[in-house]
Amino acid sequence: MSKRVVLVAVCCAVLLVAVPVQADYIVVANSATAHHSISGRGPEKTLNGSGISDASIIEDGDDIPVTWPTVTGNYLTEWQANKSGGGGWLQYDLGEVQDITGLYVWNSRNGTARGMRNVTVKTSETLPGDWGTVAATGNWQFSQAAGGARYDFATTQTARYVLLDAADNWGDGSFIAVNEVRFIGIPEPASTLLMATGGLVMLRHRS
Ligand SMILES: [Ca+2]
Repeated sequence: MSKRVVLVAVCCAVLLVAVPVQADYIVVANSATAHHSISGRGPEKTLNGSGISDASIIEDGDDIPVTWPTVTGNYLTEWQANKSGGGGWLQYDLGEVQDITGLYVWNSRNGTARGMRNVTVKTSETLPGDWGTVAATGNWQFSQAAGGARYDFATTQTARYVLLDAADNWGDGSFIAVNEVRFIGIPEPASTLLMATGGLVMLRHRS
């Protein structure tokens, strides 16, 4: 009685699995600090959706809206501060290190002159003792009293802290202000191709 062994190789069976591509999303900072704040107009007013026409579509984790909401001119919905050296700064803590590609700013609409104007944006994974040692990730002139505008970094930043350092405002002699700020998050690189290789199937056949 002979014994035969039959090997059946099923090799390199490739399965292509479609994985939905995750879109960029809204990041709301956990907290904010500033060089100064007027009572009742603290930097948290740039995180809580105050003054935004529809804050429900710019909450943390939301998709980037097709049409961004607009902003009102109520000063109690803004961060406002005495100017410092002609400008001032806001610093955000995202709560954890994450990848961000830019920010969206609704500048002050309390009048037209209080908003941040020429702004240097810096990012860091840790809270540096001296922001002056951190390389700038963007320099922009923020839109004056606009409904809002997006500013994209040249490269994705891995950061927890973001500094908006304004050299000046749009002309107001006393105050500098911003209504609301959001950051643009980008997902971790997702696998769009899963490859499964078939194993070697051994069939033992007795005859
Ligand atoms: Ca606000």
